[in-house]
Amino acid sequence: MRWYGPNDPVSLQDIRQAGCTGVVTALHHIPVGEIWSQDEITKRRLAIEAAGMTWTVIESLPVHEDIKKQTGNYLKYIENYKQSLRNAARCGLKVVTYNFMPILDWMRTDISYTMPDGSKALRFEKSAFIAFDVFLLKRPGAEKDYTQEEINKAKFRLKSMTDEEEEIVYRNALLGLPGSEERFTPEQILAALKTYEHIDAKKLKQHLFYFLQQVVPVAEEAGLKMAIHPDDPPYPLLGLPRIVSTEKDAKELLDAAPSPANGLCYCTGSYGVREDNDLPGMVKRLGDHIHFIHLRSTKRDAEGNFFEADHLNGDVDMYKVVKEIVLLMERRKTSIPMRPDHGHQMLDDLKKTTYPGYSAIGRLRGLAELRGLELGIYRNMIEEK
Ligand code: DNO
Repeated sequence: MRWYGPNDPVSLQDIRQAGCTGVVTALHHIPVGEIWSQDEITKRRLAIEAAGMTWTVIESLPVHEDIKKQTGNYLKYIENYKQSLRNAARCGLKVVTYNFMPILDWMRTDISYTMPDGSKALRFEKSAFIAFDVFLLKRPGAEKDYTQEEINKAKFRLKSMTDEEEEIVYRNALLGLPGSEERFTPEQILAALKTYEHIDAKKLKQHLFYFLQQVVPVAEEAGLKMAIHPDDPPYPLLGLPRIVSTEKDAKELLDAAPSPANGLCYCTGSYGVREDNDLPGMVKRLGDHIHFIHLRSTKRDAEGNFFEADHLNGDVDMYKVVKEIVLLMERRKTSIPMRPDHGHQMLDDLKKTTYPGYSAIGRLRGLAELRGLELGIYRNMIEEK
């Protein structure tokens, strides 16, 4: 499971009781771009080991915005990144998750969407998002990104919102990076968006490839695997390009810096929002480069909305996906680290404040279901041999 560090209301003990043998985590207190020292990494590792678990996967070692834009001190930040990689490897870490989404990480309009059983899920509602973009944030030129029909729907949606609902959509859309409690102010986000004005998908890809060509050889030499997390949701937002949304994108970035160290975080929750992503096929075709796995399922509708479903429901055919993963691990003779991604807020957790998507009980439910599915598939395969 993911652990957000000492400030996480879900403790290491809770995670251990969920049956986990390891956690994935990050040094969230170190500002983006600064070097992770061996001392800081070791301190965290020892805390995890004292709780009876291991730490081999970093999620995430964030990439500084200057690297994504190739502005300011980006060369220094790349050198710092390389140093953090060397330090992480010296401390026994094996996999480094990161993403290349400009400014924002994941985006939802509702972090408390009530499911029929009373649990709460994360949801992306297209009209609410467009209402935020065009009418609340008032991003210059935003209306050009939508059809007139979409804008009309968003206007209608905005009218239906109470002041409180409007405030909630606004707040959710401006949530900062996962693991931080900071939110962007509208001024900050508008200023940040302006700095991407001249960066389209092609340019952002060039910047990603350059970054990979710099850091992948260092990771390879140090014995680390890099794992890029896809865009969530997997399409452009707020006029920002998104370049890790499809199998083609993944293939291109792997080809840009060929190495066993250049790999993917295969997140079914993110890739799975697009109907054109063939999830089991991606495991078959890209499997050699999958170094970390997030298992989660979303349910989309014709309007472009989606919510996070139970792990074994939704649009992801989890049986087929896990079967391909089991076959892949057999073929590669290795065990690929994986975790249940997100979970519904449910039972006692409904009274608690946790990081959105990361309450304990919903993730425990997901983990238990996925673990059972994996065991069933695995045993069946052995018995059929
Ligand atoms: C969301 C997570 C992502 C992920 C980063 C990796 O819950 O899956 O925030 O950790 O994108 O860099």
